[in-house]
Amino acid sequence: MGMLIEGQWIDDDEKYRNSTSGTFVRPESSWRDTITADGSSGFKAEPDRYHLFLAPSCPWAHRTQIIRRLKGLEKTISATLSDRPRIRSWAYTEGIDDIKPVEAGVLELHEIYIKADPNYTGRVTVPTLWDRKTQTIVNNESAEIIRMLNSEFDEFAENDLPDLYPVTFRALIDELNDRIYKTVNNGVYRCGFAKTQEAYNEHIGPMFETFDHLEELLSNQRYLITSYPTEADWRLFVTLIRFDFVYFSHFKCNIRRIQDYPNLWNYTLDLYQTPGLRQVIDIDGIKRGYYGGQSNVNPSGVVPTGPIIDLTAPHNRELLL
Ligand SMILES: N[C@@H](CCC(=O)N[C@@H](CS)C(=O)NCC(=O)O)C(=O)O
Repeated sequence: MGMLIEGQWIDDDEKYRNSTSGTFVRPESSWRDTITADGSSGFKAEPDRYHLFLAPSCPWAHRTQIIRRLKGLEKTISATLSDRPRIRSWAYTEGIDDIKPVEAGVLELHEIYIKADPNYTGRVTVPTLWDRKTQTIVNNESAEIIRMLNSEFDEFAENDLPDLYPVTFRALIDELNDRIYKTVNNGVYRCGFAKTQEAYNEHIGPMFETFDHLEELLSNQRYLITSYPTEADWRLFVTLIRFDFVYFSHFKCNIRRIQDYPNLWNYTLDLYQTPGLRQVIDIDGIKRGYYGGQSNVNPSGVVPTGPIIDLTAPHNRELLL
């Protein structure tokens, strides 16, 4: 995949990966500053200041793209979606401001990382939240970026979205996030990137145990936590919407499809059909990104035609509380 070592791009990063016993280990994100409404953190929430680098296939980037859309922050925080196959890092036809595409007519995300820190060592990942004012990266951890979008930009938000991380439910949300992150969001990668049978075997079971648990939970409530979707729902959704299209076959997560779980599937359709959301869900882009972009898993890069799935089918969940 490649990464930056002291500001230099290297393609062969095998020896820098801290994976053990064939299990994929996701590295910690490097930039962890916070934007606050009052600016006390050094990064004040203001319009036209911040930019998000995203990619259509990436579930972590998708979290931020969805919350930006639901809050109505698209005019406040600009964003670009990677629209070219990765060359080294994520590639964009469009530059931002005076950072123009140079080499081969594209802007590559590692150029932004080098601008922020010429000696940076680490992975170059989406989402990346860039600050025009200080010409640096504020944060590249999606879990933290969605919290900032949720709570710090209300002055500019066009939609009055209920709090995605309400104080009363924080413990419950954290607990569920933790299980879903380990066994589902990252669990699919652990199966798909497993380099040994043992590593795969270790992670496939807990993923489907979590699905069984969620199927039961969602049999008598519409959403995971309360009467409207919270961040826990959106963090789960980005994996569910990719599952039958990609993870089931590409990542060998094929014990069952999400469509085989009536409650979980209708829940996925329910969230998918949220007004305004479809514009930020690009199923073809998701399939191209995984099948076409992960040569470690699919060396031919061939993207399958199916499956054919009707995401507009009725979900029948309106009557659940
Ligand atoms: N913990 C990060 C993970 C982000 C991440 O791993 N993004 C992937 C795309 S799905 C990426 O950019 N990978 C490139 C790499 O690891 O070199 C987050 O949630 O923001």
